[in-house]
Amino acid sequence: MPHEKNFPNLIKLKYIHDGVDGCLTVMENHREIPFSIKRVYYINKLKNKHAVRGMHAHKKLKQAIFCLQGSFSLSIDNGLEERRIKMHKSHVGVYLPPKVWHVMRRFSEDCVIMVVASDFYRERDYIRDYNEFKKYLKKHP
Ligand code: T46
Repeated sequence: MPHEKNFPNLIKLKYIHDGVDGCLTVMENHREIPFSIKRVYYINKLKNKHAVRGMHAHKKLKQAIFCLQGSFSLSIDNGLEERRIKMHKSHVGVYLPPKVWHVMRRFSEDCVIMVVASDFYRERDYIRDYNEFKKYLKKHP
């Protein structure tokens, strides 16, 4: 598939159970995370069950997304195929390469999402219109 390289992969993080004292989970640049992290952001207080987030693709930005608590549904679309992933394990994330349309929905109320990104926030890196996304893929396969 020509866009297979744009298909997100699961990232399984190493975690260390300290028995009753909790669990420690680790991610490192160019190890579990396939890029250098420049920015981290998180999303919480998802009180509206019908909230829909994302609905965009990035031109260059690489990201990895994790559900640290609760659950949500992640849809990923590389222009040829769409997949849905239930995000509910804090040690299992998804690598979001550039040029992947992604949508987050069906958040549990206690959901906490953390995203690590390869670059600073730049609105011009976003493609927020699906038809524009399809055109961009044709121009930049
Ligand atoms: C993504 C998904 C997974 C900033 O000012 N700085 C930032 O670093 C970010 C991420 C956002 N913002 C502003 C831009 C908007 O005014 O925060 C507002 C909400 O952002 P947005 O509507 O893009 O949020 P989501 O949840 O739809 O998307 C976010 C990321 O923006 C996006 O890169 O891939 O999470």
